[in-house]
Amino acid sequence: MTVVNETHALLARLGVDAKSYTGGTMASRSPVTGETIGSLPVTSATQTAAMIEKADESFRAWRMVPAPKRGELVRLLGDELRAAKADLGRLVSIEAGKIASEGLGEVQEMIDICDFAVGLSRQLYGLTIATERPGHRMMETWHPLGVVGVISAFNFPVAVWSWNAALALVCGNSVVWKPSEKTPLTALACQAVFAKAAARAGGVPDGLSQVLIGDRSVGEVLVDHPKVALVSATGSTRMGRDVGPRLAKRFARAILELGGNNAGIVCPSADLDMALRAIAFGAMGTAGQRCTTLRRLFVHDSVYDRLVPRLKKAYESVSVGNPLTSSALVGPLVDRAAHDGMQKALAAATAAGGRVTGGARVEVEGPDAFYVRPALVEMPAQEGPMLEETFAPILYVVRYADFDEAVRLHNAVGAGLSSSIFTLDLQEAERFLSAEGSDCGIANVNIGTSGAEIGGAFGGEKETGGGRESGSDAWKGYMRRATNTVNYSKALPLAQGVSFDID
Ligand code: UN1
Repeated sequence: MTVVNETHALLARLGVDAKSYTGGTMASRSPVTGETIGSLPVTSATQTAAMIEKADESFRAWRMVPAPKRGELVRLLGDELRAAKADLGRLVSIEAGKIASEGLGEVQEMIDICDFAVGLSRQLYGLTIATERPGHRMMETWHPLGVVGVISAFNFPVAVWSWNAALALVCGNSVVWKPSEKTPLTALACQAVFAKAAARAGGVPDGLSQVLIGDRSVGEVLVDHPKVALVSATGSTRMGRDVGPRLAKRFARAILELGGNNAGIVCPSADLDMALRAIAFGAMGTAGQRCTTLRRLFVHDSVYDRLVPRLKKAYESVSVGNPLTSSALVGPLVDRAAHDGMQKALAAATAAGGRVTGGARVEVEGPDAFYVRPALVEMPAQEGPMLEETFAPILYVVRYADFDEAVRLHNAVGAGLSSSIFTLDLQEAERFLSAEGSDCGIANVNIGTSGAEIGGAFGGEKETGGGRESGSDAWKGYMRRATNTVNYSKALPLAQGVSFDID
C-alpha cells in the first residue's frame, strides 16, 4: 500500500470525513517519502471568527456543567484514544516522520494527560485563608476562563493539543486549535476522536473543540480575537516574540512554550554507560526535533576520552531509515528547510573550529525526503551556532575542567527549557538543582533532557517563554481566580483598622 493510500485508510478508520482532506488548497506531505498525503480546505478569516464566536457560546454552556461531569467527557476521550492508539500513532509517524515507538508514545502521552485531567476534575481546589476580621471568611474560587486557543508545532502534533485540551476542558473552557500547517491531518484525526467521545458523553455543547486549518494568518485571527481568553502557543522563540506582545496588548493570557537549547553536564563520577544511552536518546531521538532535544554537552576532562569516542561510534552506527518500513531509530527531518538549516549550522560550526562527525544527508526515499546522519560536533568553546537552537540532530560537545564554569556555560544561552547532569556526586547534583544551578524549567539528574512525563509542569524560562503546561498545578493557567470574602457578622469592620463612620 502506498503512503497516501494508507493515510486515507487510517483517516477513514479514525472517523475523518474525506471532504476535509481532499480537494483543498493546503497540502500535507509526509516527511517519510516527501509525497503529498492530503489537500485540505483552508479555514478563512471569516470562518475563523465565526468559529470563535461559536466556541464562546459553547463555553458559556460548558462552564455551568459540574467539573466532575466535564471530567467524564475527558475520561471518554482517553478511552477513545486508547482504542485509536495504533492508528493515530501510525498517522503521527506518517505525517511527522516519527519512528513507531515515538508515534505511539505520543498518543500514550495523550492518554496519560486525560487520566490526569479526570482526577483533576474533582480537585480544582481553592484555599481558605485566615482573615483579620471577626465573623469573616476568605477563600479562593477557581472559575472557567473562556475560549482557549491552542497553537501547536509539527514535532508533537497531537500530544501538545491534548495537554492543553484535557486541562482546558475539565476547567470548563472551550478549545480552538490551530495545528502546524505541516501536520493538519493528525489534528483532524484528534478532532474525530474527540467527536466520538462527545457523542458518547452526551450533552456536550456544539463547538466545544474545533480545529482551524491554515497558515499563520489563521493563527493571527485566533491571537487577536477579543473572545479568546488564553492562547497556549508552542513553537519557535521568533513566533513567541510576535504572539506574546499581541496577547499582552489586549491583556489576554499567554502560555508560551518556545525554543530550547538544552544542555547536559557529564561529571567525573558519572555512570558513563547510563550517560551514553541518555545522551543518545536525548540528542538523536525524534531526529533532534524535540523542544527538549539535547543540543549541548559539557564533558569533564577526566572522562572526555572515555565517553566521546563511544558517542562518536553511536553516531556513526545509529540506524537512519524509513520509520514506516524499518526499525531504524532515526527517521527523517520534517522538510528541506530543516535539512538546509542543519547544513548551515554545521558549516558555521566548522568555521568556528568544530570537528564534525556525521551530519551528511542519507539517501533513503528519494529527493523529496530529507534523512540525515545525526551530527556530533566537538567544539573548542561554546560559540557560534552552539548558542542557537537548530531544529535538527546536532550535538555540540565541549570539554570542561571546573564545575562552576560548566554551570555558567550551561546557563549562558537565551533559552531555558530542559537540562540534565550526569553525576553520582550528591553535592554536584544538588548544586545543579539549586538556585545557583540550572536556570531551566526542567532540571534532571542522571536522565536526559527529553522525554518528560505529563505529571510534572512542562515548560521553561527566559526565551522559552515562561509558560507551563501539562501536570502539577499548570491547570491554574486555564482558570481565573476569584478571592471571596464573606461577612457573616452583624458588624462591618474594615481591613487595616480603617474607620469610616457615616451617621
Ligand atoms: C516538545 O518537543 O514540544 O519531554 C514537547 C518531552 C516530551 C514533550 C516534548 N514529553 O520530550
